Amino acid sequence: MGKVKQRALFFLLIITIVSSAQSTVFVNQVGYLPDHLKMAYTDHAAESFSLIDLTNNRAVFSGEVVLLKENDPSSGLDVYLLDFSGFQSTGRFKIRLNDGEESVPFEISDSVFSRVADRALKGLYYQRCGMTLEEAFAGVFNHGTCHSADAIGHSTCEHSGYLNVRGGWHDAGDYGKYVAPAAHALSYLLMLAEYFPSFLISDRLDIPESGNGIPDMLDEARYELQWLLTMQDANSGGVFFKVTTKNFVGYVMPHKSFDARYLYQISSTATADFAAIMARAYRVYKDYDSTFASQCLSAAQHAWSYLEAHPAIVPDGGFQNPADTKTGEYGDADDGDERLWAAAELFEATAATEFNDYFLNHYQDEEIIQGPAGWQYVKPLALITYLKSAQPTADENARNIIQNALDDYCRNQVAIADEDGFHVALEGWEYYWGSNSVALNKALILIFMFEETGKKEYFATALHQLNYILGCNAHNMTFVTGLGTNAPRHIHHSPSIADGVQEPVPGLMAGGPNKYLNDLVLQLHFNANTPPALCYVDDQESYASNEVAVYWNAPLIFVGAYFNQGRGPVSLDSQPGSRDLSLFLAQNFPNPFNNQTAIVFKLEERSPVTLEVFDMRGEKVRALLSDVRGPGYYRIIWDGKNGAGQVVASGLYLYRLKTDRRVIVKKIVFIR
Ligand SMILES: [Ca+2]
Ligand SMILES: [Ca+2]
Ligand SMILES: [Ca+2]
Ligand SMILES: [Zn+2]
Repeated sequence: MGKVKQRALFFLLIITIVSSAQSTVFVNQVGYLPDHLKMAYTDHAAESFSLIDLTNNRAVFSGEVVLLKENDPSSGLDVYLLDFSGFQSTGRFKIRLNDGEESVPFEISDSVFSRVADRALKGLYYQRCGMTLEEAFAGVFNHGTCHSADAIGHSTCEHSGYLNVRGGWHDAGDYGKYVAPAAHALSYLLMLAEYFPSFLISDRLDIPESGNGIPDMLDEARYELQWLLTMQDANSGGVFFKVTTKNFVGYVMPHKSFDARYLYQISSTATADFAAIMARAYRVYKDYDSTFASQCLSAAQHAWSYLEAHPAIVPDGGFQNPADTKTGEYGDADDGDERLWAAAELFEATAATEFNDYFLNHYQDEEIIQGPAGWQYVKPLALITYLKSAQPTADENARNIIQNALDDYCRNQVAIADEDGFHVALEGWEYYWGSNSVALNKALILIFMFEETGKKEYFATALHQLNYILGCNAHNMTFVTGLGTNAPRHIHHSPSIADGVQEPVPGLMAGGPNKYLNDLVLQLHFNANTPPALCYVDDQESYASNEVAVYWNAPLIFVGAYFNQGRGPVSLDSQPGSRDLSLFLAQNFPNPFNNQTAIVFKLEERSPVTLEVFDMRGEKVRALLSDVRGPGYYRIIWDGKNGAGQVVASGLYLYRLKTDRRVIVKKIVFIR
């Protein structure tokens, strides 16, 4: 490399560093609900901020900029909080810091999240396979009929010859169709329909079934369900794992992709997922179309009979690609959670004792809940169904055990979010492939448990996860195409790449940061020391951070629709105190420390407040604060000295925050 080139490279590096160090105001770029918490973030050490009304450029609210997290482990930023929850009017706004730095514009309204749910649902329409996407509905993203030819049984498959498996949604950026992820995606749409029926998205989404008198969400879900029905083996009731080409076909339009598609082996995970979603579909569709609903229920029962005849996982060890096949494998060596889900849904659909018994005999086979729902781990869906069961024979004791386990889980998620600079409920290791859906799947459990318990911190933490997806993140972007000012433009999605249209197909959520760097683009940009939330690139080749998937869009539809308070039946105002976060005390930072450490807390309302440090014998070492304070965030420093001004001994101490309603205690480590 010559010197001139070296210098040029050096110059470029400087430019890059300068531009990435630029300060920014991170907001939910879609917007906020008037009656609920409203938080924005910045990495800039400003003192105050104003909320500017865009209609007249006037400041309508102002507040303090509070340091929330120094060197946030997820993002590596010093994150400052801008809390404007106290402002409750509607309109279009931006935030301006006292030094002039400004956010992108956003809206405050009751129905601000209807756009999120509608776009994400329309995103599934764009994934439709086996039909023409007409210009009337698809606009510039229209294309001809794709994949209308039958698929042929792979040599390893129980089915030989052709089978008509037309329809359904393309799974992701490729054109494969996989049963387990499909059932998982459908579960969110049907849960919304079953538990929150008035949150159903409108009949005016501009899909072919709009205006037919049935909510478009149910029309869209049915398009996938009808494909799923074709994936069941008519003889055994078992369900084929997937229909794909042998290799990924590259960036071609779907209707120009003619490679042979194969049907792969029956699998017990696919069969159990199928049984679960068909039993749920029966319950949802019986009021709309009893013939279709009955067909779904018979298919579910037939699938269950296959599972009874095959009590061990099929194929042995779980589905694996044959040697000649390179498409998605969706490996899952444990079908216990899928069988449990099938039992829960069939019990709810039929009231039959055998399903109740199966559920009760197995729901405690392992720790009750090990994480949020995902295509590999559907147990949370089974737990929610049983918890919300309308069957009089559902076991009350089991429901209490489930409720307590989910409550513990949610409390833990709130604690994780409280420690994060952007209130994201992801621990460092959870920034894996599809991490955006992990945050939203946690939001789903938080929403159900808010509904069960009325605990407002669950509502708040769920909302924080949506804020994260829509712009309250270190990338200062929404992760959803076509939403907000800064959205992904280069998703790993074959139609978006091959269609010759500059904009990507709208309403699709990217997988998000992936600290495990599972593709070459991520490896080029980042390394093992990169803070996990930064490991994302808006690059079409970064399939491990920027691909899309129907089962990632689905929780976005659920969470977006839930928070669309403009047409929901639940007025959160009827829940006492639901406008506020509960009292919150952060872990001190740094910890351990040897010079000074900062303790951040938040008050929800005006209250007497004391903050004191104790040693492990319970002796008070230092009173840091004793005052009456109004609502807001506060940051208190402890210098490691006792009340007499002497440096304390090395070791473990406790700090206790007390208001007139609550006491929170945390541990602190001092090293001399
Ligand atoms: Ca409709
Ligand atoms: Ca599993
Ligand atoms: Ca394009
Ligand atoms: Zn297709």
